Amino acid sequence: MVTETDFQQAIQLIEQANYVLMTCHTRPDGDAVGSMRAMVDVLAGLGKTVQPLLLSPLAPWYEFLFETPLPVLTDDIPLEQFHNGRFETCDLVMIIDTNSYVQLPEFDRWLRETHKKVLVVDHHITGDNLGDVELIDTEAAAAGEIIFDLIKHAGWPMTNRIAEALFVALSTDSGWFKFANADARLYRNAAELVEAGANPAIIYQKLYQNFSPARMQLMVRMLQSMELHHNGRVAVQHILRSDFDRAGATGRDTENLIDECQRIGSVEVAVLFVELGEDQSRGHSGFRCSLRSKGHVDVRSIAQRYGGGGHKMASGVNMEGDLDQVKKTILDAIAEQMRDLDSVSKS
Ligand SMILES: [Mn+2]
Repeated sequence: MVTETDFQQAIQLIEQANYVLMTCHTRPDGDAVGSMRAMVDVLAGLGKTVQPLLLSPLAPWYEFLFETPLPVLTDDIPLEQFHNGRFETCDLVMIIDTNSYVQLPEFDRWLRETHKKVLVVDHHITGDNLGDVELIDTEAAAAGEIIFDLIKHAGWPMTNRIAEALFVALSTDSGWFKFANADARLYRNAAELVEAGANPAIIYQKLYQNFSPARMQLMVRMLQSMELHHNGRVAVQHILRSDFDRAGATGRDTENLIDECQRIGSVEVAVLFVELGEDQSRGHSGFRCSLRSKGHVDVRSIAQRYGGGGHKMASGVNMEGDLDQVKKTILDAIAEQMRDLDSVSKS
């Protein structure tokens, strides 16, 4: 829940600021960048200077949100410059859709040292309290819903483009309004955004009918790797570096691919292991493990056990080790939780 006081403090921080540096979690998703797009317009409309900064590249199907590509830390802004005063004159830092250092590679180091005011907008349960003011609403289906509430509280003007950006945030974080987080509030907010100018049919095409051939090839390779475990209740898939090479795809192309195997009726938990490159910012190789649940199994608790986080139905964690090792670790953890849940439901 975001209190009235929280909103007032956030509005005050924004109104007092002249130059806002804005970022979101690494591997930015539709909620993160839709929310950023909306806030960039809001702040520009208030006459603020605003610098959005990504911590890893944007997936191509979100590029339509921005007329000019957003700069990416290290790709476009060298770390050297970043750590040596490139954004020295900013007077407010806005962090969207995360409140965790681990989701802010390289930015975290700067954040720990800076004395600038920080405003966090997030809907995740786990967090490191990064903000001086935090708008945290764990009931919100998307960070975009909190941004929408903030805009309404402040009475800042709504435009077609802000409505479209927020619709992207709400629709993507709910799997186009079909995940368990798709509640009445989400549908109500979506309806308001349509009234304010968002066009769902056009947005759907841009987001979901916009695969590159390489991404489709990557999906085919991933589906070929699928194994079913625990009587078909768990689907496990992987994507290796060689799959990216053969498909001509990049890391961004993996977004949402994990959802495909949830079409199988028996599947309760989907697991996707994506092999990390040697060039990962943290320097180690291993696997990014993404987990999805249809609701019975709490995949956040599994990810958390190994240092990751997320939601009950969608979480992720980076793991070291070879594929067989990480697969066994995760499958054992899922089996353990399923055993506990099954014994509770029987008794
Ligand atoms: Mn989100």
